Amino acid sequence: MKKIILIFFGLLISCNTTGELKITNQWFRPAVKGMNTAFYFTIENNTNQADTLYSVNSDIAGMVQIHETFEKEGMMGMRQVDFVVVKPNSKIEFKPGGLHVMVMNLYSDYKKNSSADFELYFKQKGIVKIKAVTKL
Ligand SMILES: [Cu+2]
Repeated sequence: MKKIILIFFGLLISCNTTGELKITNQWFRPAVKGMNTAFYFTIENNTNQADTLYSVNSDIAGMVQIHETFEKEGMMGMRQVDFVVVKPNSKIEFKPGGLHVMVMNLYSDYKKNSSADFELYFKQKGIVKIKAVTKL
Protein backbone atom coordinates (compact mmCIF):
# COMPACT_ATOMS: atom_id res chain seq x y z
CA MET A 1 0.00 0.00 0.00
CA LYS A 2 2.81 2.37 0.91
CA LYS A 3 4.46 1.79 -2.45
CA ILE A 4 1.30 2.74 -4.37
CA ILE A 5 0.99 6.01 -2.49
CA LEU A 6 4.60 6.91 -3.22
CA ILE A 7 4.17 6.28 -6.93
CA PHE A 8 1.03 8.39 -6.95
CA PHE A 9 2.86 11.32 -5.35
CA GLY A 10 5.67 10.90 -7.82
CA LEU A 11 3.25 11.37 -10.68
CA LEU A 12 1.73 14.46 -9.12
CA ILE A 13 5.14 16.07 -8.75
CA SER A 14 6.14 15.39 -12.33
CA CYS A 15 2.84 16.85 -13.61
CA ASN A 16 3.45 20.04 -11.67
CA THR A 17 6.91 20.51 -13.09
CA THR A 18 6.71 23.42 -15.46
CA GLY A 19 9.58 25.08 -17.23
CA GLU A 20 10.94 28.35 -16.06
CA LEU A 21 11.82 31.73 -17.39
CA LYS A 22 15.53 32.10 -17.97
CA ILE A 23 18.09 34.39 -19.54
CA THR A 24 20.63 32.97 -21.98
CA ASN A 25 23.35 34.25 -24.34
CA GLN A 26 23.98 37.44 -22.38
CA TRP A 27 26.82 39.73 -23.51
CA PHE A 28 27.67 43.39 -23.92
CA ARG A 29 29.95 45.41 -26.14
CA PRO A 30 33.30 46.66 -24.83
CA ALA A 31 33.36 50.40 -24.19
CA VAL A 32 35.35 52.93 -22.17
CA LYS A 33 34.53 55.11 -19.18
CA GLY A 34 31.98 57.85 -19.90
CA MET A 35 30.69 56.15 -23.05
CA ASN A 36 27.60 54.05 -23.75
CA THR A 37 27.35 50.36 -24.42
CA ALA A 38 24.60 47.91 -25.32
CA PHE A 39 23.67 44.76 -23.41
CA TYR A 40 22.11 41.79 -25.23
CA PHE A 41 20.50 38.51 -24.15
CA THR A 42 17.70 36.08 -24.88
CA ILE A 43 14.67 35.70 -22.64
CA GLU A 44 13.33 32.15 -22.74
CA ASN A 45 9.90 31.86 -21.22
CA ASN A 46 9.29 28.13 -20.82
CA THR A 47 6.24 28.65 -18.62
CA ASN A 48 2.53 28.73 -19.47
CA GLN A 49 2.25 32.31 -18.29
CA ALA A 50 3.26 35.55 -19.99
CA ASP A 51 5.82 37.67 -18.19
CA THR A 52 6.90 41.28 -18.59
CA LEU A 53 10.40 42.71 -18.42
CA TYR A 54 9.91 46.24 -17.12
CA SER A 55 13.34 47.35 -15.96
CA VAL A 56 17.04 46.53 -16.15
CA ASN A 57 19.62 47.82 -13.73
CA SER A 58 23.38 47.70 -13.24
CA ASP A 59 25.91 49.36 -10.98
CA ILE A 60 28.32 49.89 -13.88
CA ALA A 61 26.63 52.96 -15.36
CA GLY A 62 24.68 56.11 -14.61
CA MET A 63 21.60 55.09 -16.57
CA VAL A 64 20.20 51.84 -17.99
CA GLN A 65 17.22 51.76 -20.36
CA ILE A 66 15.36 49.21 -22.48
CA HIS A 67 15.51 50.33 -26.13
CA GLU A 68 14.06 49.25 -29.44
CA THR A 69 15.46 49.99 -32.87
CA PHE A 70 13.16 51.34 -35.58
CA GLU A 71 13.38 52.43 -39.17
CA LYS A 72 11.69 55.54 -40.47
CA GLU A 73 12.06 56.79 -44.04
CA GLY A 74 15.24 54.77 -44.49
CA MET A 75 16.83 56.12 -41.31
CA MET A 76 17.58 53.94 -38.30
CA GLY A 77 16.83 55.22 -34.83
CA MET A 78 16.24 53.92 -31.36
CA ARG A 79 13.89 54.81 -28.55
CA GLN A 80 13.11 53.76 -25.01
CA VAL A 81 10.36 51.24 -24.34
CA ASP A 82 8.65 50.91 -20.95
CA PHE A 83 8.34 47.14 -21.01
CA VAL A 84 8.66 44.01 -23.13
CA VAL A 85 6.06 41.22 -22.88
CA VAL A 86 7.31 37.66 -23.29
CA LYS A 87 4.45 35.35 -24.28
CA PRO A 88 4.08 31.88 -22.71
CA ASN A 89 6.43 29.28 -24.20
CA SER A 90 8.27 31.74 -26.39
CA LYS A 91 11.53 33.59 -26.50
CA ILE A 92 12.63 37.12 -27.26
CA GLU A 93 16.09 37.93 -28.47
CA PHE A 94 17.75 41.22 -27.60
CA LYS A 95 20.31 41.67 -30.40
CA PRO A 96 22.15 44.28 -32.48
CA GLY A 97 19.66 46.10 -34.73
CA GLY A 98 16.71 45.16 -32.50
CA LEU A 99 15.80 45.26 -28.86
CA HIS A 100 18.75 46.08 -26.59
CA VAL A 101 19.53 47.47 -23.19
CA MET A 102 21.28 50.81 -23.44
CA VAL A 103 23.88 51.26 -20.73
CA MET A 104 24.76 54.95 -20.57
CA ASN A 105 27.70 56.77 -19.04
CA LEU A 106 29.91 53.86 -17.91
CA TYR A 107 31.74 54.41 -14.63
CA SER A 108 34.86 52.55 -15.84
CA ASP A 109 36.43 50.81 -18.84
CA TYR A 110 35.03 47.48 -20.04
CA LYS A 111 37.52 46.02 -22.45
CA LYS A 112 37.74 42.54 -23.95
CA ASN A 113 36.81 39.76 -21.49
CA SER A 114 35.38 42.15 -18.88
CA SER A 115 32.35 41.08 -16.94
CA ALA A 116 29.53 42.95 -15.25
CA ASP A 117 26.43 42.15 -13.21
CA PHE A 118 22.94 43.06 -14.36
CA GLU A 119 19.52 42.83 -12.74
CA LEU A 120 16.44 42.18 -14.84
CA TYR A 121 13.06 42.97 -13.29
CA PHE A 122 10.09 40.83 -14.31
CA LYS A 123 6.49 41.20 -13.15
CA GLN A 124 6.01 37.46 -12.47
CA LYS A 125 9.52 36.07 -12.02
CA GLY A 126 10.83 38.98 -9.96
CA ILE A 127 14.50 39.95 -10.10
CA VAL A 128 16.87 37.89 -12.23
CA LYS A 129 20.55 38.58 -11.51
CA ILE A 130 23.02 37.66 -14.23
CA LYS A 131 26.65 38.16 -15.13
CA ALA A 132 27.58 39.08 -18.69
CA VAL A 133 30.94 39.18 -20.45
CA THR A 134 32.02 41.59 -23.18
CA LYS A 135 32.06 40.38 -26.78
CA LEU A 136 32.90 42.19 -30.00
CU1 LIG B 1 19.76 52.30 -27.60
